[in-house]
Amino acid sequence: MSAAPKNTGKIYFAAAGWDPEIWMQAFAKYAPDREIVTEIKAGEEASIDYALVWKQKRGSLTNLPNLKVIFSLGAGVDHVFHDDQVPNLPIVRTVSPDLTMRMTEYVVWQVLDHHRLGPQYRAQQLKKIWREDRRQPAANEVNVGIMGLGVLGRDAADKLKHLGFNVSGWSRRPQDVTGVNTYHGKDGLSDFLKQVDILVCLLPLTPDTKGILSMSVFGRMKEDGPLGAPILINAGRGGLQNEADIQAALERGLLSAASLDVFETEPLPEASPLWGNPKITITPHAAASSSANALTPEIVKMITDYERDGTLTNLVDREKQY
Ligand code: NDP
Ligand code: OXD
Repeated sequence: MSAAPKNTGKIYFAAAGWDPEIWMQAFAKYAPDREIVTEIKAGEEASIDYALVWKQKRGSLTNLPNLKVIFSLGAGVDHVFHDDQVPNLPIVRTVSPDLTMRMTEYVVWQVLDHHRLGPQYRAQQLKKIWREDRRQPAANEVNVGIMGLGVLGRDAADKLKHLGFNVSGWSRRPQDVTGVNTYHGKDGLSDFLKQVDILVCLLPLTPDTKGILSMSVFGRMKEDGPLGAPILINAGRGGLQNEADIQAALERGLLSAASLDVFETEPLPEASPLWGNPKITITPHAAASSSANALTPEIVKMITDYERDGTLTNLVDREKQY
């Protein structure tokens, strides 16, 4: 790997909709000698070495002649490619124990909520109904299927396995994960889907996965299981799901419930019918937020490693877009 020039390169923070202050404070704490800016003044374009981005404005990285690396402040990078003018430079995505733990907490929370009949008991409480006779299947009667066996999918699979669930996973290429039944590719999708009671989606949004959570998937799942019809949990990206199909699948009983953290349009518009659907649990893209305090020292280390000998980890494959 070729050594990068030694410097203490300047950083451009371009995260649309985020409060930059908390990141500025974290950089002041963990890299006090490094300059970080939220705006680039005319004439200072050449001083920028690195960009930290979340949904950067289209073309905002084009006129930075010395830009070397683009760091995505999220694990997903669809928001980087959304800008069709993003320069052809290395893109590094967030892989962090903090982010992974947050996502695993969300997945375990939602799986357990459905498994332990949380939505049903909350509905009972609203009507002051005391009903004890609902069937409570054991975890080992329930199959959780995870779409996406990457950093996040594997950790969630591991924790769910330890809780006693039967866990399976689906990925693009064959993957070996201890204690997890694995399937891969388009050819493996039907066999994966037909044994799943709770479907967890942790896929990246790419040209291949766009809209995958549609009737074509819901129609291939089992009709009934220990929890009734299958349950969908999507914390990947909103672009993976067809919301009209989710509504229709819930209506037709192909799905019994859904937990959605991500949406086709975010923020979810007030007019969306998803808000009022009692079978849907909504969280506002909050499954695993990027924490400035947790991520900043990791980003600083990556930049320091790169400046030392050109090492870059967690590189995105531009062709596959994840
Ligand atoms: P990784 O890149 O580590 O893993 C991606 C997984 O998806 C891999 O197993 C990969 O297969 C699989 N995959 C990709 N394309 C396909 C395909 N066409 N068919 C089948 N499987 C496919 O990603 P992470 O686990 O780190 O993150 C996953 C996603 O989670 C992010 O891209 C982001 O969108 C989302 N996310 C959401 C958050 C939230 O708050 N809601 C927070 C953080 C992330 P293979 O193993 O064969 O390469
Ligand atoms: C991410 C996210 O990709 O927060 O990290 O959505």
